[in-house]
Amino acid sequence: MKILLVKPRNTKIKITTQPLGLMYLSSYLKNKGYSEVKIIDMAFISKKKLLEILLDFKPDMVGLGSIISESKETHEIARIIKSYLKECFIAVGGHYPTSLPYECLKDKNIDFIICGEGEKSFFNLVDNLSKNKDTSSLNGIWIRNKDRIINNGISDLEDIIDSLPKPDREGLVLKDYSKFVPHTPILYGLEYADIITSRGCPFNCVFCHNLMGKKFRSHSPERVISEILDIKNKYDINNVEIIDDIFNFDIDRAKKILNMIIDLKINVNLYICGIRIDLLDEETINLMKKAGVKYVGCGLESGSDKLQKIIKKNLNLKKFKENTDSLYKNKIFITAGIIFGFKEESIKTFIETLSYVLKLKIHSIMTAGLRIYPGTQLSNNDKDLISAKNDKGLYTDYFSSHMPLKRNIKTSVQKYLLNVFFYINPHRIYIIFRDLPEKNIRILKLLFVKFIKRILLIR
Ligand code: B12
Ligand code: SF4
Repeated sequence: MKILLVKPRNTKIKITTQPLGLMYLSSYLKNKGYSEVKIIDMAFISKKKLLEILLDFKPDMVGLGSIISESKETHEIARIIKSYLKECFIAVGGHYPTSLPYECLKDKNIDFIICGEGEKSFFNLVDNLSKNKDTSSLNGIWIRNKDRIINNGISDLEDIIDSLPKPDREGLVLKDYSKFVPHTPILYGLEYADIITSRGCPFNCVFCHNLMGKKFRSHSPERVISEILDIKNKYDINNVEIIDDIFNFDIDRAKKILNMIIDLKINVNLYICGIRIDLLDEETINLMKKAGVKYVGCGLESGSDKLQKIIKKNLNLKKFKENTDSLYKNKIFITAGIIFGFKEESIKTFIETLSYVLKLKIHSIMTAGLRIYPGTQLSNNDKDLISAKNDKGLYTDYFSSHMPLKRNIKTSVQKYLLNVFFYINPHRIYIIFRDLPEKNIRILKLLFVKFIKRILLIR
């Protein structure tokens, strides 16, 4: 069976990372004997080129992996494929079908959706299809039977994730991703590889969609080191972006990984995107510095203790401040994400956030207006905010992910004020330049443009 895995892209959003989900699926299938698997990332090619590839490769199955903001492109690609290759099966997996299964499977061009973690379920689907076996009751696989949708629940989670083969990095040219702005903007223009060292998050933030479940499941330190060594030795790449939800949830594991990097003298630059700052300690921060951590990205969301409780982030703000001070002392570049637009936000909570953030010794902030995603706790309470159907009423058009569904002047003013007070500060500008791991023209230009856009209110 020939399988083509396609990553649809929302062309309105310029940020792109390597499609790790598809890379995991590809290696899993290859490991099980399905050798004819190809990955295509729509970030690099046009729909016309995709069609050429389709007609040349003639897949029996196309698997699309998408998040909600890519739903429109997902349906468009499914339409193109079905109109040229009628016999080809189309399956969609990822956060989009997992949070909006009925919406997604309503589209008659899509034969299957896979809810939850994809490796095992997708393999079962492919295997059953290739052996002409029944596919109507496979765990995690939903299908349409005439006009009825058969709901087969969420895929069982893989307990020991070291049993999953390393993501297939052969199928893509990793270095080409340096053309795009990555998850970590200060990596822009540099060659880097993405890695995920753990899955799942035990916390309960009301705005977060957690496909990987509530249980923290991690790769062993040995497996993480082996992936980092592959990235360095096989692909000659020295920058590794870790995109876990919480890299440091198991602090002993995090320390062991950092210690191994130090002991084995692996010269690598680490950019950690998902970390809970309040769960760090002094010893780990010192190890981070020694192991080559250049950047941490974290969610702060709010500087108000009251809101922290309401949104169930429950960050310990005192610890957050102490640990960011310590990261700053170690010259590790820190970015914190802040969300405005929660219903409970008041002038008081806004002022608390403003004064808290201005006291932090951090380099950058990313302010966003709340968007309520289906499948999150917030969406269960606020039904009127979740229906963002397009004019055809078929699928959700979450094209501009930073904008709140209901345009909200209060949120925009709050974002603006925080950005102005935060960035118009000579010391901030000094530390940004001082602690930028790479000071190349592309990154400086990007930061400058972002700065001007924020100050001039252009998003
Ligand atoms: C990397 C990342 C990004 C990257 C790339 C996103 C993209 N285009 O896919 C960047 C930085 C660009 C990004 C931006 C955004 N992101 Co983001 N991002 C992530 C992050 C941190 C990791 C994704 C990842 O690689 N995971 C690791 C792999 C192994 O898992 P996976 O991709 O989920 O794949 C597994 C399954 O989903 C499934 N699967 C996936 N594809 C397929 C395909 C098939 C055929 C099958 C069978 C199975 C399958 O099997 C895979 C293996 O088990 C997740 C958080 C998370 N924990 O997943 C958020 C997350 C995906 N992002 C999210 C959001 C909201 C956004 C933004 C809208 C945020 C914003 N306000 O701007 C933007 C939108 C950007 C866009 N292009 O449209 C949400 C999505 C919610 C949703 N329901 O859609 C998440 C889940 C964060 C959260 N917890 O709420 N993001
Ligand atoms: S926002 Fe972060 S800490 Fe909160 S539930 Fe999601 S992954 Fe966990």
